[in-house]
Amino acid sequence: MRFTHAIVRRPGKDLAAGITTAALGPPDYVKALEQFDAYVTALKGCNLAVTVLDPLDGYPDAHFVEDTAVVTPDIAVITNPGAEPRKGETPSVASALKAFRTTASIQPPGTLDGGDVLMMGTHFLIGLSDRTNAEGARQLGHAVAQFGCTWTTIDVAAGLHFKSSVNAVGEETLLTTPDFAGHPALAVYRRIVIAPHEAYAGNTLLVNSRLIMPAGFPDTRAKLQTLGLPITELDTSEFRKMDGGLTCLSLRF
Ligand code: CIR
Repeated sequence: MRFTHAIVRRPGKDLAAGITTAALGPPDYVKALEQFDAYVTALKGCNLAVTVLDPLDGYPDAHFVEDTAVVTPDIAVITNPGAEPRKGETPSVASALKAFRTTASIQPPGTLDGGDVLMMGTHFLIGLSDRTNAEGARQLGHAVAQFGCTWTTIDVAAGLHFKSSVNAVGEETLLTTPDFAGHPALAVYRRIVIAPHEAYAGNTLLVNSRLIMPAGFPDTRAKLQTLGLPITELDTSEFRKMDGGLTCLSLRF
């Protein structure tokens, strides 16, 4: 899918107060801003018009905008994020998206994080995780089915979100950690399997025929080079400290 826009949000000074399971120490605010700016530059370099939202007071994870919506060519579905402290992040993203799409929203008891949703053409792979429940997946599936799309759920037993581990690197090609490589729902796709010690590189982003990958994963880079697409490496160290990465930092559509 060709993207024309992205929505991002600048990290706030309180980013270290966000949720994390990583034992990598607190993120550095100034360094995070530099990494964020490089990320926005990379998206612009892929010919996207980028809307930059202001930090959201009281929501230290709000720059991980991907979790707040699922944007398809037909509709934007505003999520009900699975983590209680993140639920208030959605209204300002919904306002920004109204300029581009009709919107719908996931209703309780359904919960869903955008990080669990991978769109492969007209098929949606939806991870069931600590953040996304079966009812949230069903509501998203119902919303996209109105536009002729199909969907399947996949249990996320490893990693925070499904897309922490599996992402599109081509129309029919996935980059995946070994955990998900043999899953029947992925069997129809060509799969590039990451070495276990490079699992974080599973969070690689395909934007308009360019791959944006986290810096420092040479084995995965070598595998991706076989696809013949240009590759940009970005340092994501400060976002990794908060369980985040490249896909989480934007909504692309
Ligand atoms: C969280 O735990 O919600 C944030 N600290 C990280 C969210 C990362 N989002 C993503 O992978 N889509």
